[in-house]
Parts: sequence; C-alpha cells; structure tokens
Amino acid sequence: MNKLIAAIVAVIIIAAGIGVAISRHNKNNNSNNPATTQSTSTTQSSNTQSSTNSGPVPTGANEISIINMNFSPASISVKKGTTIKWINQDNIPHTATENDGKNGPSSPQLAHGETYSFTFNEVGTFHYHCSIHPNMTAVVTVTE
Ligand SMILES: [Cu+2]
Repeated sequence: MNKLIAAIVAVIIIAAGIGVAISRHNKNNNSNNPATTQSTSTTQSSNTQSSTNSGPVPTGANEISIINMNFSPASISVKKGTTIKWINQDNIPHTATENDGKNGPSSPQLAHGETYSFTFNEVGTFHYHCSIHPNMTAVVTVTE
C-alpha cells in the first residue's frame, strides 16, 4: 500500500511539474506577445523620432537650427542684448538675412555646419529670411 501511495504521489508530483511547465510555456508565449508589441512600438517611436528630426531640432539657448529648409524655432523671443547663433544643419547653403531694413541679422552664406551669430541691441520685431530661399522666413522678437 505504501508503494501505491508513493506511486500516486509521484504521479501527482509529475502532473504538477507538467502543469508548471505548461503554465511557464504559456507565460513565455504571453510575454512574447508584449515583446512583439514592444518592438512594434519601438518602431513607431523611431518613426516619431525621424519625423521629429524633420521638424524642430533641440538647440541650445538662443540657438536657431537651419534644417530641412526651415529656421527652427521659426519664432523666438529674447531680451535686448542677446546674441543668437544660427547653425546650418542642411547640406545646402542658407543665410539669415533681415528684411525689415533694421539692424538685424545679415549673415554670409552658411555651408553645412557653419554658424552665424548676431547680437540684438534694439527692441523690436526682426523678420528675416534666407536670401537663397526667400520662402524660408522666421522672426526674432526682442524685448527690454
Ligand atoms: Cu536657404
């Protein structure tokens, strides 16, 4: 009788072991699905990043990126006496050229990676554009 009980216990233990193995297997399957979802969402976020790259690019304080035929940010407000630095991140030349007839930015052609700095010593609104691509426009607002 003891052998029979031992055999039953052994079967129960084996069955329990199989049950654990099955549940682990299912858990693995379940965790595979979120992993698939994660990789999908990772792809989505990288897509978001690439679309972000085509838009505004993070810049330092008082820095304006020229990227993808745009000034970024296209509108900035600074205190009088602030120096703004433009950075051309495109592979084609651009300029930052004032178009209000004021004492605003008037850069030479900036090649890729070149920068231009201008200090705004007058309060006012300074519209500017790229002299090579006149549809590229932006504005700097200078306050006291
Ligand atoms: Cu341009």
